[in-house]
Amino acid sequence: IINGVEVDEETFKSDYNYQVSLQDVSGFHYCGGTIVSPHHIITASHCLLSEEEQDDYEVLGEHADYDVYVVVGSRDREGENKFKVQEIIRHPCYDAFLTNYDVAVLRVEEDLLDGTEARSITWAKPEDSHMYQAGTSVKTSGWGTTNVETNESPTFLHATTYNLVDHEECGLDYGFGPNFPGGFPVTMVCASGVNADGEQTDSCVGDSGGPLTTVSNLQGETLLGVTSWGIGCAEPDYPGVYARASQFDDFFSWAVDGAGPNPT
Ligand code: 4AZ
Repeated sequence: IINGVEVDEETFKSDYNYQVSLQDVSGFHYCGGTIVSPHHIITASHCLLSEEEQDDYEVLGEHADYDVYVVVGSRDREGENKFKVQEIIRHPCYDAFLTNYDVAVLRVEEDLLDGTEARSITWAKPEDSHMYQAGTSVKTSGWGTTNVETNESPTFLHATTYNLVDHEECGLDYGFGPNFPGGFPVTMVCASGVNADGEQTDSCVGDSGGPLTTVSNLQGETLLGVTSWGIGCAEPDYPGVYARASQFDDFFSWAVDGAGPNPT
C-alpha cells in the first residue's frame, strides 16, 4: 500500500480482520486474501500457479514449493494462526494476458474463525451494483510494498482509503478505447485518489489478491473487488484495477457454498 497508514491492533480487529496473508512454506508473504466463510478465502488467480506450472515443479521434485499457506487474524504477517490450503479453485476463465477473471477461492480444512481474531465478510452480489458508483469511498489493505523505490514490505498491515473511478474513464486511461474489442472488461473496477495529506495513494505489488471493500460498516462490510493490477502504483493517470466481485457471484457461490451450477 502506497501512502496509506499502518493498521493498529484495535483497528485491525474492528475493520480489517477478514484480511489474510498468502505465504509459501518458508513464510514468505506474496499476496493477500479475504475470508468469506469459515473455510474459504477469495484471492487473485494470478497469485497462484496454473496446473501446468505445478506439473513443472512436480517434475523437478519440488512439490512443497507451491503449497499455499494462509496467516489469519493477525495484523502481523508473522502471526501464529497459519493454515495450509487444501484446495485451490481458480476461475476457469482466468486470462493471464489481460489479467481478466483474476479471482480464485482457497479452501482450508480448519475453521479459520475458531479461536482466532478473524471474521468473514460477504462479496458484492449483482443487486449491489449501486455500490459501484464512481466517487464511492473504498478501502484496500495489504502487506504489499509501501515504497516503490525501496520495494519495502511492511511487517504490519497497511491500509488506505480512496475512490472508485468511472469505468469508461479508467478504460480510456489504460487504452481500452472504443476500438478495443469488447471495450474495458466489466469484470474490472478501478480506484484512485489521494490520502488526507494530499498524497496519491494505491495498492501495489504484494497487495494482490487482497480486499477492496466498502468503507461504511452500517450494513456490514462488503467485498467489492480483489486487488489485481495497474501500471505502476499511485500514478494519478493509472488507477488501481480490481476484479469486480459482483461479476463473480456465480463462481464464488459455486466454489464456497457448493450452490448453483458450475459456471464453466
Ligand atoms: C501488482 O503487481 C500490483 N496499483 C497490484 C496492484 C496494483 C499494481 C500492481 C495497483 O501486484
